[in-house]
Amino acid sequence: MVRPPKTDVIAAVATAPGRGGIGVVRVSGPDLSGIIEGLIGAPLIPRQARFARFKDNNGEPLDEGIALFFPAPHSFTGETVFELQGHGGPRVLQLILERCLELGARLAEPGEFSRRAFLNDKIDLAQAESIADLIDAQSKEAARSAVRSLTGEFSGRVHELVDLLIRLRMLVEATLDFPEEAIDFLEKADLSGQLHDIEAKLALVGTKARQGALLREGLNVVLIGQPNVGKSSLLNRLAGYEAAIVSEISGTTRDAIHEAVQIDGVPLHITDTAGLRETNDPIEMLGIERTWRAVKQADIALLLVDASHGVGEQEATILARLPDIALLTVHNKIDLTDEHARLAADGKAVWLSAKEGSGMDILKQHLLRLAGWQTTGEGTFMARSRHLAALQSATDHLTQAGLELTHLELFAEELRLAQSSLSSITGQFTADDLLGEIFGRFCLGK
Ligand SMILES: Nc1nc2c(ncn2[C@@H]2O[C@H](COP(=O)(O)OP(=O)(O)OP(=O)(O)O)[C@@H](O)[C@H]2O)c(=O)[nH]1
Ligand SMILES: [Mg+2]
Repeated sequence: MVRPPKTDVIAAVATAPGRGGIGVVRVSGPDLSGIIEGLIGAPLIPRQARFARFKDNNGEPLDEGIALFFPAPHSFTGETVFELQGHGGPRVLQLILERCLELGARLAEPGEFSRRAFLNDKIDLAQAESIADLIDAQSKEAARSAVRSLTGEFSGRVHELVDLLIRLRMLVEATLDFPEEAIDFLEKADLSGQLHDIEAKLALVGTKARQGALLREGLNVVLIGQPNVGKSSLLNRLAGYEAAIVSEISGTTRDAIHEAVQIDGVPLHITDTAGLRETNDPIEMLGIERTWRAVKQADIALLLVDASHGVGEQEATILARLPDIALLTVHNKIDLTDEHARLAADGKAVWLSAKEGSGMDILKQHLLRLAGWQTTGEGTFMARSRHLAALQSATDHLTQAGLELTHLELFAEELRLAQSSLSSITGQFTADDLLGEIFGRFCLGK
């Protein structure tokens, strides 16, 4: 797709709103000489920091600080970029920005600098997305995997797969023109061996991407069970503070309570809910309705039971209503029994004490395993659901290709479809509306 280059000049405050030691106003466009002249009053030397006064239209200083100038194409956006590092107050930065607008720039849209970097081939789409993910990263692990994607590790693996597919397609498509030689060719080329090789490499990229997506999206965990089994106590134990009211009165929790927790850098979105039981109390009934709504949005449900009683009739009623989601039974209050903290051999139940804390590590590590977290995060790529869908689609097309080894046209077509799925990750053929959606979620000035 050929996209016409934008020719206007954009400007934005690039630093976060609020007070700070330094604030940065960034300007990008094809020709910034008028803006530089208007603000600084003299030309700048490329890539050299210069201390200067930033002037208004009467030549009066608005602020003073460092001015930087990056002539195209050697800049973040690939256009000419001008950066003003002034003092980090919202009002003074607004004045500098307004001066840029007065001199012909327009206000940048969210993500517009990154979008231009993408359109000018400075970064591909997966890299651009990882910039936003790095800025949004909430854990060390998430930040590291975003940087790995930003520096092109994820894109590099995708390009490698695309290259292998192109090579295989060329081989196959060349023989399509000479059908009499096809049999001989098939034997020599070991099509299925080559295909399997690509499938294995793709599977590895998929695993690392799923880990990255987990770091980004996290896991939705809902705590359910009869009243008084210790759901709120478990929430508090996981959160590390008294997030929910705990009492010996059944039906204490009425509303769903949400808490964000991290285990080894993986975000867990935990919801404590109203205990499930038959009731005539209208408020409690509303709370129970909310419990079921929370269950629908969860990836995994922890069904809490009192360890002294185990899973009984009440739990059977709950289980019968449970939608098809991952389930872990938590036998709580083992301090009141002879049980010790442990995980069932089949991995479907844990025994712990929310009150005393025993068994919490077993629960946490098992939750990570259930979420698909395999490593300490080493080598993961920050990936989004868009990327996972593309990797899955490529995998499906390769599986289909494997079934068409004797129909070379169909085989070649499946390879082509797999390739185009992979290319969508790096944005080689991406519709403008998707770009709008991706970059529109960036923060201003990035
Ligand atoms: N001995 C012991 N008591 C516990 C444990 N966990 C919770 N409790 C007690 O059990 C009672 C109920 O705990 P909650 O956490 O409020 O139970 P809940 O499941 O949230 O109850 P509802 O909000 O009413 O549905 C409180 O008195 C807690 O102190 C535990 O591991 N051991
Ligand atoms: Mg509760």
